[in-house]
Amino acid sequence: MAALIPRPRMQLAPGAVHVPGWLGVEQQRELVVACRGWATGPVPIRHTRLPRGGVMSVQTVCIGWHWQPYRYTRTAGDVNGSRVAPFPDWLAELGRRALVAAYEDPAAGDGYAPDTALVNFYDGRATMGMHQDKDERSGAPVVSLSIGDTCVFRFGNTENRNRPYTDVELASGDLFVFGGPSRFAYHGVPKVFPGTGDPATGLASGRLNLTMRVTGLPG
Ligand code: MD3
Ligand code: FE
Repeated sequence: MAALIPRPRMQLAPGAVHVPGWLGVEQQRELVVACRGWATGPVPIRHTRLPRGGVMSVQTVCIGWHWQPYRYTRTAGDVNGSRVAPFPDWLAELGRRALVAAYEDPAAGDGYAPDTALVNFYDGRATMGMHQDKDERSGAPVVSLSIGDTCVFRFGNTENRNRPYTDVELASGDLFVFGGPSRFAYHGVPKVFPGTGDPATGLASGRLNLTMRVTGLPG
């Protein structure tokens, strides 16, 4: 069913813009198909292992560059050693259109060339603790697309993982862009609400989040 309560475009902080319902159901279906393909290989989706022995509850697959704590490589040495799938032009174009929409500036996407994407899958129990994304050698914006179950997204400050922070719900089809001073803010996903997604996206359960980034790495 269509949303009964409109959710307007919102700037949470300078450079941090939430655009609810940016992706239509058909675009979400196409992204789900693409993500399913990447999840099967050449590097399969998996729970990222942390250097101190922990395992993330979220499952992740990367394209363009492989992220493992705390660096980017072309091959997935912590999974199966394969080179990750290439970052497709259509996804970079979607990223440029996302910047135009979020910043309401027809030139906002000019020159934006994301070269990696992390696809995160959350089952009903998965969460992501408060962290900064600082393994990229670029201050270019991060583009986030959500599909499936609604979650609580916690957007914090640039100093530490504690308050002040703002909680917002991210639903299927929502776009979030993090640029400028918000690029290095702490953020996390404390909760997913199982059963809130629309199966018409092709995702029967769980939550998908795709983030595009610029690594700033050569080659
Ligand atoms: C703010 N993913 O993959 S997306 C991540 O929903 C990550 O899976 C979350 O945090 C998820 O690193 C949050 C929103 C997001 C992504 C990257 C950011 C917010 C950000 C980078 C800088 C600031
Ligand atoms: Fe992050």
